[in-house]
Amino acid sequence: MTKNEIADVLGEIGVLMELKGENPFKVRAYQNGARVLEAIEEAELARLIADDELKSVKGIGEALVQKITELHETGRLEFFEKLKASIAPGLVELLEIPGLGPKKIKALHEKLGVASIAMLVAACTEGRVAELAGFGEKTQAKILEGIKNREAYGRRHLWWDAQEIVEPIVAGLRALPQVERAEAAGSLRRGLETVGDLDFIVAAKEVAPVVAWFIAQPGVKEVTAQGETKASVRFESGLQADLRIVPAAQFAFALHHFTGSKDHNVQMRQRALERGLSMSEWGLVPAAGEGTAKEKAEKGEGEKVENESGLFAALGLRFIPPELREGLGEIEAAEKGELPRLVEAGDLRGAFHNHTTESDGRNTLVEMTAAAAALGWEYLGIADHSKASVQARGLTEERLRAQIAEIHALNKSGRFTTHVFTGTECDILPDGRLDFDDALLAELDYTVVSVHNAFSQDEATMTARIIRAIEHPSATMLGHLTGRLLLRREAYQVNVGKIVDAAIANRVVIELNASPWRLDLDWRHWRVAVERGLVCAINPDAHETEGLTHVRAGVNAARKGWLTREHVLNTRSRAEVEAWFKGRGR
Ligand code: DGT
Ligand code: CA
Ligand code: CA
Ligand code: ZN
Repeated sequence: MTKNEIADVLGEIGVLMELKGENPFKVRAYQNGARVLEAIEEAELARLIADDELKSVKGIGEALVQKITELHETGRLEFFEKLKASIAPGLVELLEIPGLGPKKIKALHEKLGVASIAMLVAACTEGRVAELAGFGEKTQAKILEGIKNREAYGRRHLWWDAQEIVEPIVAGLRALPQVERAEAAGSLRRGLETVGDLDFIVAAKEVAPVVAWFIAQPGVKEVTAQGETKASVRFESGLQADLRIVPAAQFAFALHHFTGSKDHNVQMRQRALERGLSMSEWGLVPAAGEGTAKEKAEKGEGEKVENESGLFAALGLRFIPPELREGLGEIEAAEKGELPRLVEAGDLRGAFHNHTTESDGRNTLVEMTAAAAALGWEYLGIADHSKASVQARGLTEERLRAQIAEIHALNKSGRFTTHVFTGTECDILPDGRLDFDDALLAELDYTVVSVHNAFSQDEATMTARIIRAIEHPSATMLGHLTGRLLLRREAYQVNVGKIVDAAIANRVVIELNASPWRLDLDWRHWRVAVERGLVCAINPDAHETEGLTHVRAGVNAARKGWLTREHVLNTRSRAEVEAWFKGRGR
């Protein structure tokens, strides 16, 4: 196990022990241990274990040494398994409700006998939760709302989580001897930020073995439907998947149809009709004459196309990338040959908004830089939190100055090919002032300004607050504009149009936060914004080395927003970026 995975387990042990009401000192030992572990570099941890020196590390007591070693060596921990098994599953589920921590759950369990979400709903509805010490009406209402959101959101899944399931399945399908072609279609292929269900399209010579393989995949909890050419399953995470198997000649039509979107399909069908053709998952066949589209296709009366490019060409169109198929003008653009050349993951040369263990990150500056170098990045921006973000261990002026010096020394050492830019993710205070003074901000290469508190301000106040920050001469870019967390937390109230105007007027970049939970500013705003002159930065907001790969999700969203590489600051070279940072100063 990696150190971050081990830290996760220690953190979880802390939570479960708290839930059981164990000694707070013991609980804290695990929480601290997790933190200490994150600050140690991976190679150093391996050495400490090999040399039996873990016990000499401050903050790692005897009880943790053995557990960390067991996890590091075997990837498992018996103590943890037993602990998990000793707690009612209903209680663990309660942890997923926003605003409910282990302490509150323990109180609900002991005082009201609550042991499941259903029991908690009942207790809230009857007003019993509000009467408990430390709860009150407000908390009770918040819990109920959290449960309601959870149900509404529960039907969709993050694109990132879905694609992690999809990739091995597509690879596995393609490796089957009966399979000629296999793709994931639907909203996942269109790169939508959340996905309802998965849609697999397969061309195969023989159906039964493919279906048998599909329903036997790891993680499949239930087979919800099974027919001659299709199957549907539900995974443990609740995600459902449809598999459709078609003859090779039909593959491009089925892939296009089940990629959608519905609006795009409706417009495509309309276009086909204008040409005397009927378009469907079966094929593109003459609209006139006897029989259904399916029968005509099976008789070979329709267009023959090799792939989707052929399908679009048959209707006089250039190939439309799946991300653009939302029925928002892509067909007109394809007809005129005016589709944009969309930005690609390979165009990125670095990213700006990333954290280290100095604030709430889980990898050190050196580890983050090494990971960026491994990705072939020319530069990496470090933007740890500022002091007002206490919960994220935001840096004081003194610590930020020390970090700047550390980054300069690292750059000078020539240890990595990746250049590190000094930055900060500076809190926008409730009144719009920035959390650091002007002199310190001027010492940095760049400043990301973000809202992290006072989310309940009204729209006018929030908008004015953010615009004031954008107008600050040191503001380089605006982080996660709306503060939304997909499937978890709604955006705060803010006038996006006014913010975009202010950013353009002040040459401030707006970030497309590539964290799979954020993808904020939303792709639906970008096309108009860049037309008016806004510049985008695709930022992973990485809190660990693996987080850097989240830029893929950001690139998806950028593509959905019709962005080309010219619109994105981090496709530019280091010299061009430096010029941008300097040129903004007034
Ligand atoms: P999702 O799963 O809710 O994230 O969204 P999609 O787009 O993956 O939708 P899904 O799985 O219901 O269907 C996949 C595609 O199949 C959809 O984008 C378009 C096509 N499709 C499905 N049902 C219909 C329909 O009733 N009419 C049309 N025109 N297309 C449909
Ligand atoms: Ca779907
Ligand atoms: Ca579906
Ligand atoms: Zn932030």
